[in-house]
Amino acid sequence: LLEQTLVTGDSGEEKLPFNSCAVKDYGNLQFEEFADDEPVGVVKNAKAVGSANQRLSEAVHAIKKDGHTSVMLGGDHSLAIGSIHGHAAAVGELSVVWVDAHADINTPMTTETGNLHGQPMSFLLRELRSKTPTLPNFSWIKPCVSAKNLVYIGLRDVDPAEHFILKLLGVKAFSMTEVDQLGISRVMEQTCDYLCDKVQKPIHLSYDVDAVDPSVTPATGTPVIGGLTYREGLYVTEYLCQTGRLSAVDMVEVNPLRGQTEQEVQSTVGTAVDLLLGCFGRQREGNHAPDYQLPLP
Ligand code: 5AB
Ligand code: MN
Ligand code: MN
Ligand code: MN
Repeated sequence: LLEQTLVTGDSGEEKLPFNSCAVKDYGNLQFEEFADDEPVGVVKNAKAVGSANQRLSEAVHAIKKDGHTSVMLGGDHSLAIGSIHGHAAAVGELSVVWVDAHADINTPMTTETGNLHGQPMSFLLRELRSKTPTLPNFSWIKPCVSAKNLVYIGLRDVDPAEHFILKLLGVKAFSMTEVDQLGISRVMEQTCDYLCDKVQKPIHLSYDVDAVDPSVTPATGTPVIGGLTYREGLYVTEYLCQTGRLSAVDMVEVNPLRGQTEQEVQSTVGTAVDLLLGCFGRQREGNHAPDYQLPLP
């Protein structure tokens, strides 16, 4: 999965189909392979994941320094480590909106699966520094996100240790229960009220496509029933776009190999594209260029 990673900033070469939003492709990252990547306790692929994220962090750092909005296409969600790290290195304090069925906040000590894509937030949170051992190729990571600047949306499959951590740190989380209770519009309003207190920080959106219901996005590694509808998932991106502070986006866990049919792959990939377009200003009501002129008869 890591090999599919592509880093893109929004200036230059291609055009998104709907308006004058330019896309600059920074290319696929080449990741090193490790023959001696033995498990550390239960944790798998530490060297490969640590090294890949170090490269990704440098790439996102460069994209932000070039003045673009960063788009990282995964790949699995362990890539949020490098993406958020590089973003924070370039701009300083960030708000993180994590849209996911899962909290991805296991530490190497609490993980039951050993999968690093279930742990990225534990390496990024300042408050968990003393709770996470340094894995091989992870020593470059400086925790750079404060728990008060993190909001989850879409949670519905959280491990007991993760639930404990969320409560311990007082992390703001809108599980699917809150989405049902409040509706997605109040969830987004409250998300932004919470994050946009005094200082207006840049927003990092880390979007796991499994946040959306598997009837819409089935081609993903860990689908969980009862997710966001297509419309709720899209509303999240439209709302964050109109804050004007969206500074980097991850679109992860899109895995065509997990689709059972061509239709499942198309639905998942098509939804991921629509979510990205929502992040960059495509409106369902339609768009037109500011200098649009009606043709005269
Ligand atoms: B994903 C689980 N909590 O730690 C774990 O898709 C699932 O990036 C993690 O959100 C899911 O392995 C990772 C059981
Ligand atoms: Mn995830
Ligand atoms: Mn997930
Ligand atoms: Mn998954």
